[in-house]
Amino acid sequence: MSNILFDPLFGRHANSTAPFLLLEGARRIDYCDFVALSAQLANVFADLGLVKGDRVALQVAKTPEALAVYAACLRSGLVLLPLNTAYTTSELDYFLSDAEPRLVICDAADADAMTGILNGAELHTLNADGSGSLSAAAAAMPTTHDVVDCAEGDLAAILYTSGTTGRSKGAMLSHANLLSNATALADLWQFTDGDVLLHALPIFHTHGLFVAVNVSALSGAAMLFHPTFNAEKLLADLPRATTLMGVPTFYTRLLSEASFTREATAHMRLFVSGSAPLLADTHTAFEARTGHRILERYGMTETNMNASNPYMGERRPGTVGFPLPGVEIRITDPTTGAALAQGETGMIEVRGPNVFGGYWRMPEKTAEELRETGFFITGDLGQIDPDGYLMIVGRQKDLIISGGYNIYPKEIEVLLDAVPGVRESAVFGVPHADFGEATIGVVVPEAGCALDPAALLSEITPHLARFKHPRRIEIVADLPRNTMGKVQKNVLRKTYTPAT
Ligand code: MLC
Ligand code: AMP
Repeated sequence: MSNILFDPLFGRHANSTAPFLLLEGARRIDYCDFVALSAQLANVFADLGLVKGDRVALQVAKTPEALAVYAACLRSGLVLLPLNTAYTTSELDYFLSDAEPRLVICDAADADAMTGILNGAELHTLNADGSGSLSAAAAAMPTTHDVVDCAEGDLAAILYTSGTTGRSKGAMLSHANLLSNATALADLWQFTDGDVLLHALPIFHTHGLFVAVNVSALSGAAMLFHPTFNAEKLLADLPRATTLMGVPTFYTRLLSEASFTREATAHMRLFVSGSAPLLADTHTAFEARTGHRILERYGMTETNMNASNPYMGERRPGTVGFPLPGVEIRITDPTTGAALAQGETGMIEVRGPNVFGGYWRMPEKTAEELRETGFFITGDLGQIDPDGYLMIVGRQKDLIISGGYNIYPKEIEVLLDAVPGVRESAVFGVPHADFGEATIGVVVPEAGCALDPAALLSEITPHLARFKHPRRIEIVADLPRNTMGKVQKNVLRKTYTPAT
């Protein structure tokens, strides 16, 4: 037995002095040092009594130490629960009570608030400068640790994705899900140990954690590890990079920088975009400015990456390319589930070793979205063109994607509806130049009630991460409905376009 994910990602680099993380200034962390740190952290976890299958919740700034917690969990057979740093205490309370982690790791500044919702879990701190009780405990530990055996189906992580009913669902990802996807992508995108990836994505989501980190580690590549996306800093580091992965907002922001030119990108080998639709205009403008064609790919938390434009061959704007090797994509009738002919528009369904095992402790939700045949019903609507390129043409799920972050309207509507004087509400996305979509809410008051948009916002925002806050709330007399009585969000989107 062995650890099928840790060994190829990190274990095999245990004696390598090749650079893994390139940090601000001249600081660098070599593979061997990173693997040693992961062993020290794993020893801390073992000392706390954590055993294979236990969950470790992590809500901290992006640091090498935070990434080493991921590696430490993999080598210990622990299940990582990475959490967006923007989440509020009420959002965290739900995740912690649902996932029941044995250990919670947070910034020291958040420790008091976290203590109130620990539910019996241990607490360690890890700060943005790498300090904290966890690093102190790790420093006292040996740099060797017996890697725990992990097989294909063992859980590596639980990532929460918001649900259409307003309750978040924990997507269970196995070692084999992550390994198969990293292997397919590293091969397809021709990653090698000569690559240097500019890493400016957060590490609490699939894109920044699994796609970027796993592909790099599997290939022995280095990462220029930026704590956040900052266009100026990214441009300053560009000469040292060979590849970049980003959400579309990265690319529109880079295009607004005059110094982002053909010369500045001449040495780059690959720009990848995903997590939200890349406008064909952005694709075209990027090529006109730099001479590079962005490679757009398609994925989701539950399935990792599903499809990608080719590395060699035509990268077609407005499409997400072909299914990854080993992945099947079919288009079905959203009502009956019957497979549709090529060229017809319908539900995108995905099957393959990349597809998750189900939602944590939610068998009914799992059964609704994951067919017995293994096909996952994505909620995205698409079409396959005559050459086999997949186009995402819309979403059946009620979802807003803002700057690559998912916002489920229901979660906000539930909060608005609970405010006294509110009869009903509808939350939807409208086009936004920077974030792709921006969130707007319309609210219908109870008869005789006067509502104030600012007061409504201050009522709901303490419960919501900043990126979920509606940009605007409008008070309306009625919501547009179809003959079935369903709120017509497409009508609302037209009425309130463009965003202000
Ligand atoms: C920040 N803000 C956002 C926001 N990001 N609001 C809406 N949507 C977002 N995505 C808020 C800030 O809190 C701030 O609030 C204000 O907007 C302006 O912030 P900013 O400084 O301009 O934003 P910035 O910090 O630069 O962040 C923008 C960003 C970031 C695009 C760099 O959102 C980001 O890193 N996004 C990547 C998300 C991601 O990794 N997605 C992958 C999911 S995995 P205030 O208080 O100042 O008004 C997945 C699967 C797949 O989807 O296929 O990959
Ligand atoms: P998440 O739940 O955060 O994993 O978001 C996954 C969703 O992001 C998908 O279901 C799609 O709706 C969307 N998405 C990801 N990549 C793309 C892309 N290249 N184009 C359009 N939408 C995308």
